[in-house]
Amino acid sequence: MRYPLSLSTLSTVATLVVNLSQLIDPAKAAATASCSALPSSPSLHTIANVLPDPFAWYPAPTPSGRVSTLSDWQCHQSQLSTVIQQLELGTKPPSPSTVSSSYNVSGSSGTLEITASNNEGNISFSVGIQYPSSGSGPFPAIIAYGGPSIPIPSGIATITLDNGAIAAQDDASSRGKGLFYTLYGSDSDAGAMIAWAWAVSVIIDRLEATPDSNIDTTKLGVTGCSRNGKGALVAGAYDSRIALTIPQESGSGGSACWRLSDAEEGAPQDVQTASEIVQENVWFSTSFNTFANNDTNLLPFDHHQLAGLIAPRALFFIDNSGYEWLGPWSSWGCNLASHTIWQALDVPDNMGFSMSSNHPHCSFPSEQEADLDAYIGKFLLGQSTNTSIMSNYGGVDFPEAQWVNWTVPDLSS
Ligand code: MCU
Repeated sequence: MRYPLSLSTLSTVATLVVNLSQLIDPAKAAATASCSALPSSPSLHTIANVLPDPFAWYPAPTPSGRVSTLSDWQCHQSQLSTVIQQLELGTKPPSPSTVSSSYNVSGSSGTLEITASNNEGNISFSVGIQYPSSGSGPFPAIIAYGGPSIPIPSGIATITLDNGAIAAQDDASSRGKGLFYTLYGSDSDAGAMIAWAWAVSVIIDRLEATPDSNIDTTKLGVTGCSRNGKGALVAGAYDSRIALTIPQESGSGGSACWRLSDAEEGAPQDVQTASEIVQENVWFSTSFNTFANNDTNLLPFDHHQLAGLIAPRALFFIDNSGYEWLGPWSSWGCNLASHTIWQALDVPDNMGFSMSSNHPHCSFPSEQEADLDAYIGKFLLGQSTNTSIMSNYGGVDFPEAQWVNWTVPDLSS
């Protein structure tokens, strides 16, 4: 059914102009050299009571048809990368032209101090690096927003980013505040999460340019919990140099799907929805308000497709069934939907998820440790672990056939 779009209320959507040169991921841009431009003003359609088919060409249901080859998929993935920036996250700028860094080490700790400038301004921020106590490196590393709240196995360095300094996330008044906006303007369309993802890309650029930092940039992970878990998902989706993405208890706005969270919310359940989240904080672009405040069924994608921007790279979701506000039913269903993308690419064991039983928010429970170790072991430490993991310790029951109603194509070639 065609939805009657009002140009005044949906002005952002109506003026969609897709420029593939905006793609921020060079690897994906190269892969899509033959990918045609997106339609400039697509009609949006209601997709209700089912998740959008991740293999349908954008904007579903027109043009009709589904992707059927690997190169189709790469094109579709690039298009979605752009569309999700336009409609939900805001624009991730390329790394600024003028960036420098200085690296200092003292014992097992290091600091990378980064200075970046453009014609708007000049900023500096630093990340702390904690090295393993033994071994000679170069070490795999996990970039952790605000520091890790998962157990990091030995042999892996931890890089801590104060993401709140890059883009503030105190409350709804944080819009446009933080170092990112000194360079891109307080009226930038970028929500806090895409601003943090920009910072992660700049950090990786500088690590690559600083071999003395002794970090193996081909073995990088990113993590964060709760609001920072939502952010970790976005960082992984928007930099193909990240080998393993580990969002922890990210809930609505992260591992959950908007449509499913809307379906899960309602007495006696108290689940975070899109309409609540855009009132609470500035994680998203203001362009998302149109959908959040009106109808998430109009979004041409849902979060299984944000997760799918990571495929075929590795993604491991850690969720908590005991914290209702996160939308555990929504996360479990969304994870099942995401997994079909890795299945289609014939790498099903590159995406896993673990739903714990009840425990305090962001305190990692021992029942999930073997699952986490398997993912870190394979994708950061080069071990031969079994990463076919869909652990449902919380016993979440999801009617998959209703919401995930598509067939899975073979996109492996
Ligand atoms: C789960 O992440 C958020 C949640 O989206 C917010 O509604 C709540 O206020 O804060 C959570 C969080 O970040 O907790 C640390």
